[in-house]
Amino acid sequence: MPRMKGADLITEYLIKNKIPYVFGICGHGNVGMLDALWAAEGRIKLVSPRHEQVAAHMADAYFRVRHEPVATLTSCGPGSCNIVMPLAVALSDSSALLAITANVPTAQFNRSPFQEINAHFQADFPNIIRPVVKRSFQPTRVDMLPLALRQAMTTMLSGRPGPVNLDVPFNLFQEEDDVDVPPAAPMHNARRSGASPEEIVACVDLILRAERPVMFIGHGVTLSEASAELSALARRLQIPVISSPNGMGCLDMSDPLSLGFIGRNGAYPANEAGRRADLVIAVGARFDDRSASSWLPGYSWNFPHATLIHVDLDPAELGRNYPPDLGILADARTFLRQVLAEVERRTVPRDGRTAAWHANIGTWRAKWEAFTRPNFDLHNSPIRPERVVADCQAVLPDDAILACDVGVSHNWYMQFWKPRRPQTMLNSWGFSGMGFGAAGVLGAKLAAPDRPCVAVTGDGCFTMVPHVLCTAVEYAIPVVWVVWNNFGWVSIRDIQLGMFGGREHGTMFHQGANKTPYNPDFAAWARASGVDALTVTRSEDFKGALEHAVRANKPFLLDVHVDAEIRPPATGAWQLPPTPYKEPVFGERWLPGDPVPVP
Ligand SMILES: Cc1ncc(C[n+]2csc(CCOP(=O)(O)OP(=O)(O)O)c2C)c(N)n1
Ligand SMILES: [Mg+2]
Repeated sequence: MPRMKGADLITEYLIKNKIPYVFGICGHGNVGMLDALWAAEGRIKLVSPRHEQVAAHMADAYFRVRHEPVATLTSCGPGSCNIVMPLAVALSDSSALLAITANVPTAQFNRSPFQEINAHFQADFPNIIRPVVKRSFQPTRVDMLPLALRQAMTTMLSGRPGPVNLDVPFNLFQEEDDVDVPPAAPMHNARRSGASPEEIVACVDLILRAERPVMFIGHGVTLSEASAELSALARRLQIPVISSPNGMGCLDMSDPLSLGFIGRNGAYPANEAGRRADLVIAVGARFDDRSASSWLPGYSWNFPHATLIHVDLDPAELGRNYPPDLGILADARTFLRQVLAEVERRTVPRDGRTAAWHANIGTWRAKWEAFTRPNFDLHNSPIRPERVVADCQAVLPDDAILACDVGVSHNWYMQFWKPRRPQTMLNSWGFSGMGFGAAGVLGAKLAAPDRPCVAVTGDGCFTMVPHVLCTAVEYAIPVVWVVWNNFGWVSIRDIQLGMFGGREHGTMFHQGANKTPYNPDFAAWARASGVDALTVTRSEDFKGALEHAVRANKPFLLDVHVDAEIRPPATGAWQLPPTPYKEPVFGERWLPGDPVPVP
C-alpha cells in the first residue's frame, strides 16, 4: 500500500474517475487540497470563479450537458455555506456533483476554532448541507477516505443522480497513511433496472386500448439518454408527447407529435391534450405544481378519470401527487425498450384508432399558432419578448446550449423554445435558483467547448452573479449572456400586481423621487471586466447582434431591453393557497362530463 497524503488520495481518485475539473474557491481550510491539485496540474484542472455559488452552478450545468460529473472545492465555514443554494438546485433537478468542503482540524473539534459550526455538534457543517445533498460523508482520518470517496462517488451517480458532499477536516489533506486509491465508481447509467414482464404486458394492453393517449416526459428521460427510444415509441404508436422543461428536446420539438410544456406557462395544445387524455404515460416526470396546474382538476390533467401509467427510477416520485393505475419502478430507457419490444412482438398494426384524437390536437395547435404567431413578427422598442425567443431560434444551431435563468424570460422560453436535441436547454426547474443560467453557462461551455453556449438571464438574475464576467475572461470561456433587461424583478412584480390590487413594492429597480427606472449600464460593466458587449433597444437589431456575439467566439454580453408590460399567455393554472385562482386562461378548464366545445 502506498503512503499518501489525504489530499493526494482525493486527487488521484478524482483523476481515476476521469473528473477533468475542480471548480473551487480557496480558504485557509482547503489550502492542502489546492496544493495537491497544483502538483497534479495537467491531469486535473482547477477553475476558480469569484463566488462559490458560481462554482456549484457550473458543476451542475457541466453534468447536465455531458452526464459526467465534476467536483467543487470550498473552504470551511462561509465559503461552503455559499454552496447551499446551488446544491438545492442540483438536488431538485437530479444533477450530480461532488461537493468537497473543508472543515476545521479534528484536533480542534468543539473548541470553537475559527469558522467551526458547533452550537449543537462538533464540525457540524454536514448538518447544514444535509437537506440539499443525497448524502454527506465526513471521514475523520486518512484511512477513512478510501471508503468515503468510493461511497460518495457511487451514491452520486447511481439511481437518480444528485449532489453528494465530502466534508474533509483540515488535517486530513496533509496527513499521510498507507492507503490504496479505491477502484473507480460505476459511471452514470451503468446499471439499468427494468419493469417486470407482467408490467410491460399490462402497460401495452392499456396503450393499445386507449383512444386519447399522451406521454408526459421529464428529466428522467434525458438523464437515462432515452431520446432515440422515446422518439421511436412515440412515432411507432403515434402518441403525442408533453415535456417538462428538463425533458425538452428528447423528442425533437419540431416533430408534430411534440406538444410542448404543460401547466400555466405551457402550450395550449399540451394542456388541452393533458386534460382530455384517457391514458397518460408519465416517464421520468413528477407532476409538480407548475406542470400540473397546482393539481387543480381540469386545467392540465384529469386524474383519476384518466388512467395513469407512471414510470420512475425513484420510488418516492411514484404516486407522490397522483396515485398511478400502474406504477413502474424502472430506468426510462430500459422501460421504453421493453415496451417497444412488446409492441413489435405483438405485431401491432398502425390502425386509425387515434385519428380523431390527432385531428383534435391539430385544431388546438392551429388555434394556438393563430393566437401567438403574429406577435413573433412584430418589431418594437422596447423589444417584444416573443421576438427575442424567435431570433434566438433563428440564429442558434441545433446543437447550441441554452442556459436559462429564472423569471419572466424563462416563462417565455418554456412556452416557445423548441430544442431539437436533448441536453441543449438547461433549466433550474425544481428550485429556480437565480444565477443558475448566468453562471451555469460557463460550466456548459467547458463541457461542450465546440458548441455555442448562450445564457438567457434576467437583469435581476445577472446582478446576483455579475462576477461571472471575470471568470469568463480569466479562463477564456467564450460564452454569450443575453441579459433580458426589463428593469425589475418583473415576474414577482406581476404576481404582486395580480394579487394585491395593482400595488408594486420592492420589485422594480428605480432611483430618485420620480422613480426613474434604474439599472447599471450592463454593457459598460462587461467592458470594464474585459468582455465585449452591446446594448440592444430595438428589435430590428437583436438578431444581428446575437449572430455577431456568437461568431465572435469570445465572452460577449448583450444588454437587451425587453418590454416589461407584455406577459406570457397563461394556458393552465398556478395557484398559491389561499389565494383563489382567477387569472384569465387561454383555453377553458375542462372536466369530464363538460360539453366538448366545437372548435
Ligand atoms: C436566489 C433567488 N432569490 C430570489 C428568488 C425569487 N425570484 C424568482 S424570479 C425573481 C425575479 C427575477 O428577476 P429577473 O432576473 O430580472 O427576471 P424577470 O422576472 O424580471 O424576467 C425573484 C426575485 C429566486 N428564485 N432565487
Ligand atoms: Mg428583470
